[in-house]
Amino acid sequence: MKADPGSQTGRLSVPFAFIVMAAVAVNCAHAVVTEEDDDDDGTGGSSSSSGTGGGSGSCADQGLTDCGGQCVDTSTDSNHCGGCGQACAPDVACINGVCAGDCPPGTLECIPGQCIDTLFDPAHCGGCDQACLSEQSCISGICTCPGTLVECANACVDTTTSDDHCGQCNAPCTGQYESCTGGSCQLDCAGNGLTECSSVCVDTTSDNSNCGSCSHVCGSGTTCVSSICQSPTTCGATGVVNIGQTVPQTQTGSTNTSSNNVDPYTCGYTGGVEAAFTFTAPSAGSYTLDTQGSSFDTVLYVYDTPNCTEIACDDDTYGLQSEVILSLQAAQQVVIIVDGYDSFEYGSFVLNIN
Ligand SMILES: [Ca+2]
Ligand SMILES: [Ca+2]
Repeated sequence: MKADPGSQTGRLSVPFAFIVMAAVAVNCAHAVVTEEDDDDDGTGGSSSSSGTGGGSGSCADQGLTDCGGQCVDTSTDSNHCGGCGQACAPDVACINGVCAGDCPPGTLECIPGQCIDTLFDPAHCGGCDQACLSEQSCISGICTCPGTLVECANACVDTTTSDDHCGQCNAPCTGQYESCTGGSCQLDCAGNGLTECSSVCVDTTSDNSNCGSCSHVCGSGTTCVSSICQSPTTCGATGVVNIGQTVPQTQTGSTNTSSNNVDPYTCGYTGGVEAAFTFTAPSAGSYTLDTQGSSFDTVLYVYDTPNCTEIACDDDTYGLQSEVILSLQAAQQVVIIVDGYDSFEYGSFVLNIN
């Protein structure tokens, strides 16, 4: 089709040329547009042009310095210490814009500008900020307690005598009357005012099985008092029953077959038959004795020992029954008499001790 109308080229050439030109124009337009897009992208992404202009402003705004397009803090940046490009030596810190001084071998700059010998500095022992206890020294980089003391629970202790760290840290002596001696927990009877008898701490002044010395047993009816086995003082009464130290306790019985050996001095009458007891106060304090529940008209009185002084006497606090209140010392022994008001009063009795 194109070769044939060769003579008609002139007529045909105009629209063809227009098409070509138009096509070129379109191509050119495309090319221009493409270049403009590239320019726009390049302008936006270029670090050299816009970075320089905008970076300076933003670094300064942040209080930083523009070093080669980077915002840096020249007071701490070891590559730009005090100014752009002023690099410190490897592993040397930049402090306040100055490269830290090189410390001699064997020392560390634990404090800016101070070279610390961590083998001997108790505040930096074996390394920066590894502080020793106040009583410790730093020896060869190790926090060391004085002498033979050992560090236990953040303290220097003597494990040969420490009851909490006996022999080693955190090994407390837990047994009764135990103390740490020579690094082992041992009975310490003497340290507690006692005597060791068969691996037990006892009070030989009052222990009936070890009275005065180990294994010295008090015989039946006797009591260890002041390290001596003593027969209870009866103050003239007979058939006296030793009721020990138990509080509270209640004694019951009958005086139907009893005899009359003692009578009260300060209350009641005379001639009644009685029951008698020895009692030892377990500790200092107030003790209340009464005969509530007895079947006859009682009189209740108490002798101190060993002098047999009547220290209390009562006839009728509770109807015909009696009550006395005693203030006794620890280990004080007394004789308690439950008597009849007169020779006509006897029978079953109750003695309460509180
Ligand atoms: Ca009597
Ligand atoms: Ca009475």
